[in-house]
Amino acid sequence: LSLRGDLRQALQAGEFRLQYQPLVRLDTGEITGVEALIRWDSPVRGPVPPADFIPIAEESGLIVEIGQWVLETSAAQAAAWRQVRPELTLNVNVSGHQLMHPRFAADVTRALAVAGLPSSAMTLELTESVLMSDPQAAVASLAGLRELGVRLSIDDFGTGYSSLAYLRELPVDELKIDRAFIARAELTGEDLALVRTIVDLGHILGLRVVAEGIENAAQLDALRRLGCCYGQGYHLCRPTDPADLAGLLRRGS
Ligand code: G
Ligand code: G
Ligand code: MN
Ligand code: NA
Repeated sequence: LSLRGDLRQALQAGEFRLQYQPLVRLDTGEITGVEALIRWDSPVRGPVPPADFIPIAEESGLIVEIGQWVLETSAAQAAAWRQVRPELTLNVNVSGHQLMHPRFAADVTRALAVAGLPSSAMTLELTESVLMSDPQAAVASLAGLRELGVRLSIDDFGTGYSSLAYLRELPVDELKIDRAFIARAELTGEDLALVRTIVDLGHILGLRVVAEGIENAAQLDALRRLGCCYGQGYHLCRPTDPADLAGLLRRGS
């Protein structure tokens, strides 16, 4: 069977699951939110990384149904965690095909309603390249989503060639610095200056800035010194199964 055929089957058979990676306040270490990350353990293929199957799901249009499953499952999980941690927020990755689908806003609304999750507790992550592929359509779609009260985030920032003029017009709340910028060893010299510039740019535009891919203490220290308020990465916490994250959330960080 093709990967495409397998994906449809996988959705029906319940082979997808979600892990969650914490978003952490860098000054206190507090977990303020989680990002849902899809996983597929295929009984025939073994674990298939999302980078391999999300593009196929996009081409076939199945991403709309997979995305709906992600929205509903993660919203329900976040609502349950908020019983213990009332301020916890949820980030969900959204692909371009999903964003442009006429049903998308209704899907988001339904997932929130069924889970009993307030819209302000959900952030939708869109990559810079998706937002840039059809800027006018993206802005219109984002504006509609924002009316629902959900927050919007630019994922993988710095890799998608947005112009500063366009960035200013985008109705978004958060900017996630692509991990390629953070990964450069200890963040010194030009690399550090570049990250400082992105952090400052985000703050000037009034955005919440999240550094992705923090892998060591030196990077964490550097980001703290730059005034970057939030981060994610293996050094803080790996993507984690929901059962294991529950304990961390109860403890507070
Ligand atoms: O978790 P991992 O690093 O393997 O993710 C690889 C890529 O897959 C990332 O770009 C991430 O944004 C994307 N991804 C993970 N989960 C989802 C999801 O639920 N929906 C979409 N559209 N992309 C996802
Ligand atoms: O594109 P997006 O930011 O959604 O991708 C998130 C992916 O990044 C997750 O699938 C996760 O597995 C991966 N990731 C999270 N933290 C780190 C990290 O510290 N280093 C690396 N290399 N990948 C990470
Ligand atoms: Mn993401
Ligand atoms: Na990213």
